[in-house]
Amino acid sequence: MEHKGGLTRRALAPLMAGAALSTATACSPTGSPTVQPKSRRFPPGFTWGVATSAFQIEGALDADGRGPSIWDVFSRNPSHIVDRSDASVATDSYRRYADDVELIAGAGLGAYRFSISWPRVLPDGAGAVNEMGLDYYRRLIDALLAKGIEPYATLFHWDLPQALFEKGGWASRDTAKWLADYGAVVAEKLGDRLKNFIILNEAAVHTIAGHVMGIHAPGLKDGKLLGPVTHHQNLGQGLAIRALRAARSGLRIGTTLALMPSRPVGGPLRFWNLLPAEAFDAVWNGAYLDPLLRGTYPWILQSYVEPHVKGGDMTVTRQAVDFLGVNYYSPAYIKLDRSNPSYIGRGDPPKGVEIDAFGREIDPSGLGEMLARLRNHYGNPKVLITENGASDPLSATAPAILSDRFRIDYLRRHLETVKVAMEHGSRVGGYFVWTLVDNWEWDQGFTAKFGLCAMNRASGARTPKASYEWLTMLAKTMLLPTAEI
Ligand code: GCO
Repeated sequence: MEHKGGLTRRALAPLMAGAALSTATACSPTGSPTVQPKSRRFPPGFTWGVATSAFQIEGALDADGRGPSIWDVFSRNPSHIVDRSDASVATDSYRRYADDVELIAGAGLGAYRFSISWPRVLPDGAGAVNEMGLDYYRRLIDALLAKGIEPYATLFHWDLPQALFEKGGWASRDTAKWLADYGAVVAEKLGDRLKNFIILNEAAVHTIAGHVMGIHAPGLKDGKLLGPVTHHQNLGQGLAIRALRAARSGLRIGTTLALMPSRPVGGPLRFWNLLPAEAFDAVWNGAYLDPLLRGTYPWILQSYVEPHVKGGDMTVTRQAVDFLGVNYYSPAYIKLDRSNPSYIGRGDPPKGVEIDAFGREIDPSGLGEMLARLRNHYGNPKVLITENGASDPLSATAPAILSDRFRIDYLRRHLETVKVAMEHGSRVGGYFVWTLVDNWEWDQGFTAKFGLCAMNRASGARTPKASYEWLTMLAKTMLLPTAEI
């Protein structure tokens, strides 16, 4: 499938969490060593948390006046989801949120990142506010606060109200304004108790997987959407930050990016892979970092976004944020693909490296690289690692691995890298594991299991894994265990 002037599924699919290889394996028991921090002690006030998103956990899609989202519609077609599952129950957290809060409190974590379902709050995307939907978040937030857990809410984690998609979705400039209006409603209604906001989650994934490759909702495969969807999300984010600040003072506002170092495949043809790797970096990282932190777009992206950028827009996209959320899982390997109009092709990771459940290289140094880039080229913003984690090998039938040494090693090695970056001056204030309970992983359905806790899908009962106990100890002692522990 080729897309004029854009990116193709073939070029990008295996880079995405959503394009898993079935030959997945968990990483080796201890993993290759990372650069070691001088001290394994995290500073007082460092925040430990877990991250989730509404559509992946809530279930109860028809409860209390919620409207449909693009993910309801997309996942209704079973051919879109590898195990033909849907998210109508998920982890049943709409009903079982108190169980989740117990687990978070039980681990002694100081923070919980969840997302607010836009169509629960505004069933038509704009206009009439659904108080019953808001009440769910009031209950959740109150339960968290009662246990001393700080809520961090993502406003948009990919579940656009279907009504807004039908009016053009992110291809339309209007959606930027609707995001801001929705943000103002949430700030006004919940801002008395909710102080930490993450505007967007991984806009790059929503753009590429949802609008260019069609493997995520809304399932569009159109390279021409790259420019408008990228720009309208950046614009909406800027407008939303302004709207939240106008609605209330004292909010801490950030946004979350999926940062992935883009590495040209090596070997004798490396030279030819340099420009495609730079292009991928622009589309994936720079497309969201630059408008927010510099008020510009990377040069490679100019011709895509230019027709959609109006006078004054780049002043709106550039906002001072209280923190930048960084999600990190793996680096990307890129090579020249001349059969693809974008010339961006997916390359294989070097031979012999450790591979995660999605066929991606496990390499904490990629996180170190992105943190160094933020430090050296983007004014060293305050950072929260808003997602990092590892799945069991993908399987529709295998039970969750409770003795999950591989996950502990993955988390430990990435945290060693975070600590080293902090020792070099990075202002990292917290770390959120993806995720609390095994949940519904988009197009991968229930085949991926990222949880610190397993879930019995028949009873809904949650069972902590070894990694849950490990994180509990870390949050309590602030001391990162060595490989042996
Ligand atoms: C993401 C998503 C999560 C995924 C997680 C594991 O931000 O990509 O926030 O929803 O489930 O990354 O793939």
